[in-house]
Amino acid sequence: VKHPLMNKWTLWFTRPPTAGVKSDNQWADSLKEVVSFDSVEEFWGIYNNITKTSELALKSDYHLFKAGIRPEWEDPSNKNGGKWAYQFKDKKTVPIDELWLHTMLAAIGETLEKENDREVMGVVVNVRKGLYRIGLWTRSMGSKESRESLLGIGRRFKEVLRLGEREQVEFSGHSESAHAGSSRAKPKFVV
Ligand code: M7G
Repeated sequence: VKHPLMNKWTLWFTRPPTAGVKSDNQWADSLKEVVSFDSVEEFWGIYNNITKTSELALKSDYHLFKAGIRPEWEDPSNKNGGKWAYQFKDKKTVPIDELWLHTMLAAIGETLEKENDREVMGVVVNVRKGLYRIGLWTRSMGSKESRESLLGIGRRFKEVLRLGEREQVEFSGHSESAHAGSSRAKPKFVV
């Protein structure tokens, strides 16, 4: 018996650049589509057979996006959007595998947003020097109409990541990230 998911999802992987090999388009050359699935059972089959985030090399990413949406700013579904993100700087102690699993389960189980919202495009984990970053990409970036939905998603995301009162998840629009470089973009709002 297969338990169908509400949506079909695609897992993507960013392979870190090989030392010494130069590429004109590092981003595009590193991003690989891995596999798509639309049932709970398929999800576990894949999850149990891929490398854990904690075992990935620096500069790797996993991206889990709704099927048909590329995990890029340029995708039509993302180009007017943004992301909630949190950086875990205590790499040695943070239970990143568990937090990423919970983030994926919240995404595919559709518990990040209200039933009629269509904001969540995908979730991402980045393995970087000195930090892990988990992000949640949304279709819009906080106009009057979408602001409340986005704030609700941010608060829910914060629960999934088990963050306390004193920690903040930050939202920024992709257009700002694309211009400023992701790490320097000023957050648009925080929860
Ligand atoms: P990052 O992986 O989001 O964060 O972006 P990091 O700075 O912590 O590594 C790293 C770089 O990857 C960016 O400066 C871009 O060169 C490239 N990059 C990342 N994203 C998400 C995109 C994207 O959606 N489209 C394009 N074209 N490049 C991207």
